[in-house]
Amino acid sequence: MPPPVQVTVLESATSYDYLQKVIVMGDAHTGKTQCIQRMYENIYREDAYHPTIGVDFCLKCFKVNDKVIRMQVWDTAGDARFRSITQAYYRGTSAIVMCYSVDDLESFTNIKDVWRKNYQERFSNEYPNVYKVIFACKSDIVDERRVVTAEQGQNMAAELGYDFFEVSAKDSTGIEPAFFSMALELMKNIQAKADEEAAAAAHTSTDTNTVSESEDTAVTVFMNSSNSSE
Ligand SMILES: Nc1nc2c(ncn2[C@@H]2O[C@H](COP(=O)(O)OP(=O)(O)O)[C@@H](O)[C@H]2O)c(=O)[nH]1
Ligand SMILES: [Mg+2]
Repeated sequence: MPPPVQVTVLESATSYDYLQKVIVMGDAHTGKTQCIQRMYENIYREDAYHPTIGVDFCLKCFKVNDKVIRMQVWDTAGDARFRSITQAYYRGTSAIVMCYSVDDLESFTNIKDVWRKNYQERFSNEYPNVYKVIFACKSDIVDERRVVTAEQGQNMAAELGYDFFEVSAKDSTGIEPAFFSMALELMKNIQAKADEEAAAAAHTSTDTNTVSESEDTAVTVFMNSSNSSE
């Protein structure tokens, strides 16, 4: 059995092995900024809603076994202007977090109708292997305001082939596991890509050997035939 994977946060890391860009998207007011702030600064501001203008960045390092990933999280505004996320914005992305709020049905249906569609149309061809995860935000809401069940969220994620986490920035539920799992998946993707590149390089060098072998053979045949004509 492989040893268990260790993921930890490095609060003051200055060096890292890999830089990974993560973009967070979803309708306005779903709790994107608060989720990131809970993970990155361990703060939550109930009444202070500051609409994200354009894009904000946050950086944090996660250690996965002996390697350090610097996760650069791009927090986007979910308003109408930003729904037409451009190809340039997606460039270099390793993971996409799509957020809805459990008390907002439209934000849930928009995961498919807006955010996934946008990714499919603008980005999926170029980067099909990006890690995708859905955050069901504000999971602390359990009274009648909750209109999307965990099961509905899980079903949608399963249908799309995305990972799924219920999270609450307010009471911290699920936030750290979600980011740790993301760090782990990013590391797996990095390793898979490295393995693929190594296999491709090995394949190329085998091809080169094959060519030189056949050249040797050709030379041998030529010498033999010239010998025989003497
Ligand atoms: N109950 C609850 N409310 C939240 C939570 N996260 C955010 N909110 C509320 O939703 C508002 C919008 O959050 P924000 O993160 O700014 O949304 P964004 O527009 O998606 O970035 C906040 O002002 C909070 O009042 C949460 O985990 N639980
Ligand atoms: Mg925001």
